[in-house]
Amino acid sequence: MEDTAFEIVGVRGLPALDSRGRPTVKAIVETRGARGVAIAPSGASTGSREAVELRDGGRAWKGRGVGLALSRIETVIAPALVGLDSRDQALVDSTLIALDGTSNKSFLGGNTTTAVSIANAKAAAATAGLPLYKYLGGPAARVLPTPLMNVINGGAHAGNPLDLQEFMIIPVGASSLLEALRMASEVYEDLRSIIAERYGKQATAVGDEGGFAPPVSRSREALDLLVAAIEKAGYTPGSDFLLGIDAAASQFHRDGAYILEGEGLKLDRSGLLEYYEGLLSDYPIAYLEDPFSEDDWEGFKEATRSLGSKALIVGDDLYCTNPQILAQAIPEGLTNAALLKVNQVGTLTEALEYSRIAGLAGLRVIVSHRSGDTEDPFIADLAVALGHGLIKTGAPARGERTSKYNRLIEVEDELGSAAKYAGKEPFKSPH
Ligand code: 2PG
Ligand code: MG
Repeated sequence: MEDTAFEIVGVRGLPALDSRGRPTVKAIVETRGARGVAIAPSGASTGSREAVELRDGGRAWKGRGVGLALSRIETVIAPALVGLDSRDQALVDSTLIALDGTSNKSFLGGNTTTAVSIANAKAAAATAGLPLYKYLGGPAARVLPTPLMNVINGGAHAGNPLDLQEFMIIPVGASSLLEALRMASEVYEDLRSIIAERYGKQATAVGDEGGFAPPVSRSREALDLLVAAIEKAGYTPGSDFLLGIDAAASQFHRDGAYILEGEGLKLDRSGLLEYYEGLLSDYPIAYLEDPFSEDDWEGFKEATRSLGSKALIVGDDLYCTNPQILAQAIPEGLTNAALLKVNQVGTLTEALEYSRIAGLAGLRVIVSHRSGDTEDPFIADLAVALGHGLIKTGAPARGERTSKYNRLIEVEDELGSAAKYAGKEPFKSPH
């Protein structure tokens, strides 16, 4: 392969639609030898320290247009990236960071930098003739991640009164990714029929991440539905399937109190901790994300101290995939796991640094989608490349979620006997 084949010869942008029907940025990076295309996803329950999206405002697209972002690609980004070697991801990304010049990517937009940064990695991989997971992860990239599958949606992702945002099933008892997806699909079918029986057929509509959004208001009702569906499908909760929750607690934290409106509860920090302790003693919950508000570091510490031996206590809005925030937080022992979403920080290089820092500190890393996502399967390859063995990408339904699962099926097939399904391993002895 000629080295000049990797030279960037063009960077373009196009508008695209995300899964909520809103506009987003698609970037196309061309080398002499190939091209890479990536689409930025978009969150609803965003952390306050995330890279911000650049949106046009005004009336068109209800203010969410990406015209400005696309013109920044054409006039600012393309001239600076053309001529660089696409394999030098760190240089491409530091160029984006320097061109942006702000602390939160507000000039270029985190949506713009995310799409360009990922498209560059894909272009380099395609030029090298390698699948993306191999290009990014080398020969070690052979672990298929255990999926955290959000099959009951609440909070900012659904119109029901559930305060906690995500209720997940985790198929740890499978011996391959494909088997895990089969088991999850069976449980999803039974969950649909149980919800239809208990609440009527109209209650089987789905939320943003493909999970059902039945009219339940208490977390225990949602967890009971999961246990019932797992059992109806012939599996054992606690061994075949573990359960997970993303509370997204910043969303129900007001004036120092945690307000679970659906349950009629107003809790202080210790009240909310007791609430979680109750759930974890009654259900096989092994994953608890953002149990406290992003500014309530004491809450996280207490959750990790009291529940960290039973479950992954995960920082999402807490860390915003930001390596600096994570590095500051690590000595405090806030969590034993960290969520990774490239668009929270805005470049692949920063997200890789975040993953490295987390790994050194012994934190599990979970590669995650956004609630507004697209057909771009990028995170499937990233999860295999990083090898932490965990991915969060919604229910086994809706195209923007299944694109990731379907890509993982391909990767598992391609790896053949080298493939290894993570299963229970990432849940063993968290600290
Ligand atoms: C989360 C995510 C994805 P959003 O809170 O973890 O599930 O939601 O993209 O809306 O921030
Ligand atoms: Mg979250």
